[in-house]
Formats: sequence, C-alpha cells, structure tokens
Amino acid sequence: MAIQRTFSILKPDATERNITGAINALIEKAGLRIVAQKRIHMTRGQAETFYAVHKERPFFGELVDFMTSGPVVVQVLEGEGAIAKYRDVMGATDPSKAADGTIRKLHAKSIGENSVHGSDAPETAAIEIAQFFAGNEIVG
Ligand code: YYY
Ligand code: MG
Repeated sequence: MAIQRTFSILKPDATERNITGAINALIEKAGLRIVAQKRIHMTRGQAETFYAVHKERPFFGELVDFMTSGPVVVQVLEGEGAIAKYRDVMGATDPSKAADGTIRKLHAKSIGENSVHGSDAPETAAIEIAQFFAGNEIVG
C-alpha cells in the first residue's frame, strides 16, 4: 500500500467540547501525519457542496445545519494506506456500532453528531482536499 492523503473534518460537536487535541492524538497514534490543518466556520454553501452526494437523503437538512452550527477543523492526513486507515481509526458512522478504541466509540454523541469525517476513496479524497486547501497549504 502506497502513501496516501485523506481529508478529515473534526466536526462541530468536537470543537464545542474542546476535544480536537484528544482526537488528533488518536490520529497521530495510528501513524497518520497531519500535513494541513485549519479551523473554519463552514458556510451553508460549502456544507451543501461537500455533502452533495447525500442531498436526496432525509437527513441532509439536519446534516447541513449541524456542520454549519459551529467551527470545524479541516485537515489533510498522510500515511501508508491513509484512506482506509483513517476510516478504521474513526469507527462506524453510528457510534453504537463503532469498535472499541475508535474515535467515534470514544467521542461521538450520535449518528449525526459523530465527531469526525474521513474520505471514503482516493477520488473523493482528492475532491474534498481541493475544496478546502490550496496545494501550498499542504506541507508533507
Ligand atoms: O462517511 P460517514 O461519515 O461515516 O457516513 P456517510 O454515510 O457518508 O454519512 C455522512 C454523514 O451524514 C454522517 O457522518 C452523519 C450523517 N448521517 C446521519 O445523520 N444519519 C444517517 N442515517 C446517516 C448519516
Ligand atoms: Mg461518508
């Protein structure tokens, strides 16, 4: 498996509870490097674009409301097999189904307020990184 980059968001429930450092410690412990990071407040337009794949789903409105409800930390993570590795570190979307030791098992509040986002494939990782970072903001 080659070195990959994946896109991560520490969601508003994480910034609200001041646990971004605790989550970053889990990311780094898994061997992933944070090669870009910034704290932003997403606009509705940014959130709607980011989650466009879910726009027909019943939870879309609540998802956009939540993602724009407070600050988030957007990140690029780098490492061996980073996309699948970060999905493993995150745990299942529904925290009640997430494995022990995962970010969502340890920290998520609910299926909606589940603390973190991670890309699901190389194609989506590239699109998501480009939505939030210029090339010169990523320092590997
Ligand atoms: O990639 P991941 O975040 O694990 O889940 P997705 O199926 O891509 O859904 C994106 C996002 O939508 C999820 O993190 C929370 C929210 N959501 C929800 O509120 N209710 C659902 N039944 C499914 C997803
Ligand atoms: Mg997803």
